[in-house]
Amino acid sequence: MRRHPKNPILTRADIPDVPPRLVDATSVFNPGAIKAGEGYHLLLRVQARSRETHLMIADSPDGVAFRVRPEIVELRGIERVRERIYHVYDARITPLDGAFQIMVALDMDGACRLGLARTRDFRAFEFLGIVSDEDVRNGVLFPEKVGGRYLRMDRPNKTRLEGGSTSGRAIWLSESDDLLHWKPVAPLVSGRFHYWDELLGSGPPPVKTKEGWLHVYHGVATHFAGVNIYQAGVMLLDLADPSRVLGRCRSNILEPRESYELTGQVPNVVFPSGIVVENRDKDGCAFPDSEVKIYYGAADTAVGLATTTVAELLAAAHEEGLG
Ligand code: BMA
Repeated sequence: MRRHPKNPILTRADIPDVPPRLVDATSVFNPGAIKAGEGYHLLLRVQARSRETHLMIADSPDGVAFRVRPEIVELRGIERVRERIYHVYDARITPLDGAFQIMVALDMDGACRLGLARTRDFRAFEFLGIVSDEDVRNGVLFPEKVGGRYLRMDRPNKTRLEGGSTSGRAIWLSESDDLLHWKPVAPLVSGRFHYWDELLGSGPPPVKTKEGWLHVYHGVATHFAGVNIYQAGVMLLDLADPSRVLGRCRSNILEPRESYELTGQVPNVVFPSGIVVENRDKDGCAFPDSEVKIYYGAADTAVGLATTTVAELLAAAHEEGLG
């Protein structure tokens, strides 16, 4: 992956004040990303000095220079949820059924759950519901039905990290008939102890290619006593049966190296959350020579952009196995 020379492409200095809820923002990271028509949009996780979390939109004509709108995204209908939602964050955007479907993590009492929202125009956002029961994070929808069912990947939180938060060692495939009620199908991949992806979770939504579903994920190395290193990797899933894993990278494809990735609120983090594939055929399959833009959170503080091609990601996913 090649880091963009303008990195980090967004920092707290780019976040306009929206008083009284947001003044002098602390950080901006883990964006969902989409190219719609001629423009690019990011759905940003912005943290205020109160440590409230806000979703905000950034727009760009070229996918590099983004302007953040001076407003906080309201998910219409979320106020009807009876239980308390503390934070809405880590949006993943999938175009599906003629709309942009947005999976978010919801910090609630005792657990993180998944929420689904939808927009058609990046102006009005509708909250559709809480779409997981247990403690789950990193939900990403496939961009089309497979075998007549909606599919998503998600990551049950079963491991308690030092410091109290929960994480997970396996990405699961789940299915649904209506996008609201989900049931697990099968575990897809597990963490590889002692190597770069001991813990793991989905990154941005999967990309359709002729060879299969390309999926960028994050892995966490935990073996340095309390220091967690978040990196990016890639796997390939069978097109017709995504529960079959066809390949998985041996080495990470992006790791914290630059100062804005090594230092910040949470040091040593690259967290891929948005992906844009520039060129696809009429069936939605990405061309091998297409550029791929990956937007990622850097040290839970800023937004980075790294580019590659579909062919390079496929080659990484076909690397020989590890462990
Ligand atoms: C993960 C998630 C991400 C965060 C990362 C690094 O478990 O909470 O939102 O960016 O940790 O702190």
